[in-house]
Amino acid sequence: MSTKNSEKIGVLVMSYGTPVSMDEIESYYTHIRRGNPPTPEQLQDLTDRYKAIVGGVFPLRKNTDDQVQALQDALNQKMSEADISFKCFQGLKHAPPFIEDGISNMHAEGITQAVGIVLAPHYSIMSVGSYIKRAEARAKELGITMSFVHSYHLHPSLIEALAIRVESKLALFAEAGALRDDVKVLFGAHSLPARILEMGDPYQDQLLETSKAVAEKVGIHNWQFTWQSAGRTAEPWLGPDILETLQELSTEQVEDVLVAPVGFVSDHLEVLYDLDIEAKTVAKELDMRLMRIDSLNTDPLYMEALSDTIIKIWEKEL
Ligand code: FEC
Repeated sequence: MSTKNSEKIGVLVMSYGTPVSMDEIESYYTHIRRGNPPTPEQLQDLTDRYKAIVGGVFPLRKNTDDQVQALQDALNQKMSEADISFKCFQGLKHAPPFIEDGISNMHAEGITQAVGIVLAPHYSIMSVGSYIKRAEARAKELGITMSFVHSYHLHPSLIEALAIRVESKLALFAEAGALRDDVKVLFGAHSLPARILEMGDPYQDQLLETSKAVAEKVGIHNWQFTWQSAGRTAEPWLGPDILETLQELSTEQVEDVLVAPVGFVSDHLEVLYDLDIEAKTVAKELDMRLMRIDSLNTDPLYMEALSDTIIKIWEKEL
C-alpha cells in the first residue's frame, strides 16, 4: 500500500459507451467497426433498434453516469476515516470521453496513482483485456502508475445482488401460477468469436462460475447458459444464441423462462432491445412466458462489489 496516504487516488471506470444522440450513431458504429463506416443498411438497422428502445433518449449514458457517481460515493464513504480520497473518471471504449481521455483528465488533476475497473464482471482478452491495453498505453505515456481489476465475477456482493433479482422474479412466476421448478432460468452474456476458446480465454468459464454460484445461492437446478447478441460476421461465434435456445426449449414443452443476463450490469441496447424486444417476441410466438431479471444499475450491492474490489487492489498493488 502507498505510504503517501494524503494522495488522491484516481479510479478509471471503463465501460462500453453509447451514442448520446441519434446523430452520433454513425460515428459510434464506425468506431466499433475499427474505423470502417457501416453501410446505409447497417446504419438504418442500428438506428431502428435505438428508436425502438429509446426514441432519442439514450439510457446507457445516464445509467453509466449514475453508476460512476454511486461508485465514487461508495468508495469515499468506505475511506471516510482514512486520509485519502478516490476520484472516479469515466473512460469509454467507443464514445467520448474515451479511455485515453479519462487518463488525460486524471493527469490534468495531478493524479499519479490509479486503479482501472470495467463495468463488466467477466474477463475476456477481447473485452476487458482490450480496455486495459488502451488504458495502460496512455497511463505509461503520462507517467501514471495503474493497477487493473481483471474480473470480479464471484464477488459475494455481486452474487447476492444477482440472486436477489432471480429470486424476486421467480416469486412473480409463482404468483402467476407457475411451479418454481418448472421455470427454466437462462443465464446469459454477450457472445464473442468462438476462437477465444482456443486462446484459453477465461470468459466462458467465468460466466459459468457466476451462473453456478447464483443458482446455488437461490437453490435452483433447472438452469442453463446461453449466449446473445453475436456479431454478424463470417466467423463462428459462441452459441447457442438465446433465440435458438428458446426454440429448443419450446420443443421440450418449457413454458416459463427467466432470463438472467449476468454478463451485463446495466440497462442498454443489448438488454432493452435484444432481450426485451427481440427475445420476448420470439417467446410470445412460441407461447412462452419470458421475464428478465432487473439490471444491476446502481444497486448498492453492486457498488459494494466494485468498491471493495478497487480498495483491495489499491491496498495490494499501489
Ligand atoms: O446501449 C448502447 O448504446 C451500447 C450497448 C452495447 C453494449 C455492448 C457490450 C458488449 N459488446 C461486446 C462485444 C462486441 C463485439 C462486437 C460488438 C458490436 C456491437 C454493436 C453495437 C454494440 N456492440 Fe457490443 N455492446 C453494445 C452495442 N460488440 C451497437 C455494433 C452493431 C451490432 O453488431 O449490433 C462486434 C464488433 C466488430 O464487428 O468488431 C465483439 C461485449 C460486450 C460486453 C462487455 C462490455 O460491456 O464491454 C463482449 C453494452
